Amino acid sequence: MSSPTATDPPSLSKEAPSIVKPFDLSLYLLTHPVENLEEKVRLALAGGVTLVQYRDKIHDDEAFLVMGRRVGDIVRAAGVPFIVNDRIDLALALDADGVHIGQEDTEAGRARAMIGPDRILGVTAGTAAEALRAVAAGADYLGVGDVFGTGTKKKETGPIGPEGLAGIVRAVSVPVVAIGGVTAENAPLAIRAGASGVSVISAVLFQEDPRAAAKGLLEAVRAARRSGR
Ligand code: 3NM
Repeated sequence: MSSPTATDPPSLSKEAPSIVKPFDLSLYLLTHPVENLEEKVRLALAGGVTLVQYRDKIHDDEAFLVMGRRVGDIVRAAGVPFIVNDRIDLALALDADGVHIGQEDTEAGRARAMIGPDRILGVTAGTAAEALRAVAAGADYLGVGDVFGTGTKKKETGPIGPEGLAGIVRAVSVPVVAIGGVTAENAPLAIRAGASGVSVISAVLFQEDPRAAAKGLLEAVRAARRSGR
């Protein structure tokens, strides 16, 4: 008769299925239709970017897919998750690791249903109410902004500052990445406000040396974490 003994292997606890792959929001690069985008993304990855979102609001679907595929291949070859902005249909066609949606895009609950439980879902939120709704609908992380005042995206409201960011971080249970006018100089303020990382376009892609720019940002984020936020 067999009864459990000390030598029996421990029963494997049934872990809840992992909802998402692990992802690191430390330095999150968003793409922009710039010249030599592929090379710039390559350099940014070499500088330490931890997550990349393909974002293109100007090209048609075909061009989006062509460039999205090229960028996605580069990003994944670097072992970094590849997220697609806004277009869930194209994200699925590109077999992206996740999607990121804004408040004007597909509703978050519907987005989650479309991408399934395993892909990463990010949602932009500018207020605590938007943030809480997004989390309830299944967001894995939030992009919160505009924190410092972006020159890259047209916004109807002014920057929320590190204080606004801190209020949203406190309200939610998922990691938050700060966006909007982030630089290596102000990134520490975002981390001290509780953000898990920073999301940038211009501070990397519009720089002469995207590798050095990414490296400087990542160092600023890590140093702010080490100094206890
Ligand atoms: N979303 P940069 S700000 C795509 O506030 C985007 O929701 C924002 O570019 C938001 O790093 C922004 O050059 C653009 O400011 C970020």
